[in-house]
Amino acid sequence: MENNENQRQKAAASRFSIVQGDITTFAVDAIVNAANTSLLGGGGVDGAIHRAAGPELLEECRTLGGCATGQAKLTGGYRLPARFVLHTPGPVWNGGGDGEESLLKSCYESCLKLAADHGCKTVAFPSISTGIYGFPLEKAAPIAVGTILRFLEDHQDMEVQMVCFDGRTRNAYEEAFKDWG
Ligand code: AR6
Repeated sequence: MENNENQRQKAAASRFSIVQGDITTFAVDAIVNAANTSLLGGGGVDGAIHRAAGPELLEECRTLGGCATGQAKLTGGYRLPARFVLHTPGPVWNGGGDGEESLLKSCYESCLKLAADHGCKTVAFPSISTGIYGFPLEKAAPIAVGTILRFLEDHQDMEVQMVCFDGRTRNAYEEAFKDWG
């Protein structure tokens, strides 16, 4: 039994990677957008995704009626190389006493479930909430890595990439991945 569990963990880890780059260039089934609850665009990775996808993305987003923090909604990818965009509003960091950690975990879980429901095999995430929303990177990275790996253990046909925009972010995720298991 223990061997089986180890094998599942190893197999999950082999389908997870941490890369540095611009998520708008990734040709995967779905990229994740660190959005806000209006789903009507903003700065950071949200702005970059809307610019690269073109105005049709905003048109579709207008029909969605927003999204609660920790949940996710799916749209097409339009001019992006990705087929779908999974929009998830992360929590704004407010010191940690407002459920920020469980809301962040819920962002990753909601996106992965939505991706699986739409038959996506490859998903790329940005570092949700650690930019404009101020979630400390060292706290966010282990939550993201642990949640993704646990999901991959039960979804052996899926692969996930963590797309880090800068070296500091990449280091934090690599540290969290090293500490896992
Ligand atoms: N590819 C990958 N990662 C990126 C890219 C990119 N092209 N651009 C930025 N990042 P942020 P948040 C990284 O601020 O903290 C928006 O206004 C960035 O370096 O984009 O969840 C929304 O509308 C950081 O590591 O998202 C919301 O109002 C990470 O993406 C608010 O910002 C997340 O930073 C959401 O804030």
